[in-house]
Amino acid sequence: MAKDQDRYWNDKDHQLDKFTQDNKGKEMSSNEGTKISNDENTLKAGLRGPTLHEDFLFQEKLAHFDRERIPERVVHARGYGAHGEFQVYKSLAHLTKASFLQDPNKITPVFVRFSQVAGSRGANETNRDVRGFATKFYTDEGNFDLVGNNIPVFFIQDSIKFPDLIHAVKPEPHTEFPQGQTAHDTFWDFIGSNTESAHMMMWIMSDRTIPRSFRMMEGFGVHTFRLVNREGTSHFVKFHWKPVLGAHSFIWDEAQKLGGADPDFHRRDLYNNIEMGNFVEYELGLQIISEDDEFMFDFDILDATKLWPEEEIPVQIVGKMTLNRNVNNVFAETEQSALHPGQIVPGIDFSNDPLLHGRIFSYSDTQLYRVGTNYQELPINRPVCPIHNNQRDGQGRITINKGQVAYHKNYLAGNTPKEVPPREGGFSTYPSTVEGIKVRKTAPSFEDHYSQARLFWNSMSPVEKDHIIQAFSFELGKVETVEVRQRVVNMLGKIDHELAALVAKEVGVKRPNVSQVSVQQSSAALSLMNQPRYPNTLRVGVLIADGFDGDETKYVLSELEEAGLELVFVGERLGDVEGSDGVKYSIDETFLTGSPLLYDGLYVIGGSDPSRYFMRKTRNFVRDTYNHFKPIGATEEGAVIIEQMNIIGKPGVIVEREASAFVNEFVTAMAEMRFYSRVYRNV
Ligand code: HDE
Repeated sequence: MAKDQDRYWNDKDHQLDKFTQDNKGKEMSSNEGTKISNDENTLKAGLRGPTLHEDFLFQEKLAHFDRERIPERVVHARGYGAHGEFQVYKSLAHLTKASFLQDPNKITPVFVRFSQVAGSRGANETNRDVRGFATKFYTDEGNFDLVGNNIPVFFIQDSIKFPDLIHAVKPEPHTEFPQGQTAHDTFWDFIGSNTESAHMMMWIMSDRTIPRSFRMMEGFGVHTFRLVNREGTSHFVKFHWKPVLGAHSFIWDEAQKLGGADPDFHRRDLYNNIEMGNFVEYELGLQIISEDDEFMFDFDILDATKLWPEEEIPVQIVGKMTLNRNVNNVFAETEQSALHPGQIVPGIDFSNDPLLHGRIFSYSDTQLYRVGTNYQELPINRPVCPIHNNQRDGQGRITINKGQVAYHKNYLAGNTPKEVPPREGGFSTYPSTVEGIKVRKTAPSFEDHYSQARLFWNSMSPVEKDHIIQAFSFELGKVETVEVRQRVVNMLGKIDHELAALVAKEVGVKRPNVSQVSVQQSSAALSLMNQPRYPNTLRVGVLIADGFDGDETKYVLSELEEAGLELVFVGERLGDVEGSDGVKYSIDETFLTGSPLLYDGLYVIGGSDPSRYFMRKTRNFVRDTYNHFKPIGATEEGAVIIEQMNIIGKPGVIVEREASAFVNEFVTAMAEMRFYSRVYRNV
């Protein structure tokens, strides 16, 4: 934590610091503390060996190395984490007694792990996939884990189907491909055979599953939870995270190619922005339904394949989370972090959602296997409040519990640790009424699989609809079994005839003859087109060569930075480029190490006498940026280079001779992000 000694330290920072160590400048020793004089040679009998069995230092080093890996998470294996803080805007005492939601002045440390579901730990990060958004709040009443996704609904309604879903999405067992992708037979066979997935399927085929950044995606708790206040009144709640920068996505062509250009794109983006001081902010939103209104809706609020339309049940913004510190060690912190949706604090409780109930078992179970019996004692998982109970021992036990007594009830320790009554902060389950006969059945109220899938479709803009059609055509196009393709297209027919007909044509199956659900409504909240847009933290590739106009460039670039844009200097080779009047900039990326995929827009400055290579590469960069609908700016020499490309005057191509007008127009274009009107007529 040396680099941020000056920053305000919260309780978790202080706790983690006790376990954090820096080897720099220190003497080398074994794990047992023996100082090491030679770490380059094994102990041998004679210069040419053999190695001696007594080399205890070698044995310790290799044996530890042999055990460095722990099992990767069975899902969400690839992920990246960061630390931060949460504060509520004003007291939520009317809804919940949870202490971290009472006082706007209370700072609650958090750790967030973002992830992708299907890929293994080494998968590329821009694959089409649902992203995990898992938050551990280290509250003063214990940890509360909000383990959500960037999609508000899920594939299945009952947790007993989860292993089947995951077996279907993972690489096929007889070949072990494809890696981290849904575009294969078993996944779509599962979808076509389990039609409750219809709604989720629409979300995953939308641009939501190819987010531009972890910093630019929404988070959803998905399940219905309860908030319970001090008077014992319960409300149903859905949790939302709204990114302050808005939710934005790649387009498919970019996402696919980025897998090659930078397979670590998302973690690099998060890490670099936090290091640059662009702290990452999300607002916490709540949708609330009172107990009395449980049955007021045309969907069952316990069904995780349904969302609560924001127009009917508005999202109340109640607080803000800021991610402001990268981890010091990815294994110790992110990999060993153990998130568990069954981990709640007083004032929060579960609903009867059958998917949630399965998770309450699965996560602690998986941590016991993956991390170990005492996983909660590891620094990253430890609560910041005191822990006292009679649980003892097990592999890797860290705490040394003193004393004779490890049981309840007792006389010898005055019957301590003592139970805490609910009014003094002890957890008590909300006393909801439960009755019924034992059954293995799905409730009839869970049977509508298509209405909200159509609500989603109705809510999409023409561009988003086109992307969804293309996504289905790509994914099903990769499915080898015709019948599997046909079954999915038949499902689409129940959502929308036109969608089904277009996809059927693309993937060579029959147009389905089924009736579509009759939902007419749409929800503006579901379209990414309605998200807030800002230039802040967007990356501009600045294409520059020797002999540029120094004064003008200095002015424009400082204004662009002022507007919050990140400038990346791209040139022919690393080193400095020099302007006509001696102004110098250092090149960050060359045409070889950089790629137009890595920038949200291009600013072509050029130079007084650019090489043919510079001009050719610049045109290539501009072409890709244009095809990805991203803004392009050019001044003076830059404009000359792109002149023959027939794009000047097209939407989002800003060629302006006057510097301050250029800055204004280019910053506005960057904030707009995409100019689909280059190709689509009705946007
Ligand atoms: Fe998970 N899920 N899940 N899941 N999930 C895991 O726990 C599981 C579900 C989610 O960054 C595993 O620690 C079951 C919904 C995230 O560490 C495992 C069911 C949602 C993460 C598991 C679900 C999620 C996981 C694997 C159906 C969105 C990563 C490793 C009942 C609300 C957390 C682990 C992190 C991870 C089980 C469904 C989100 C096996 C049984 C719905 C973000 O326990």
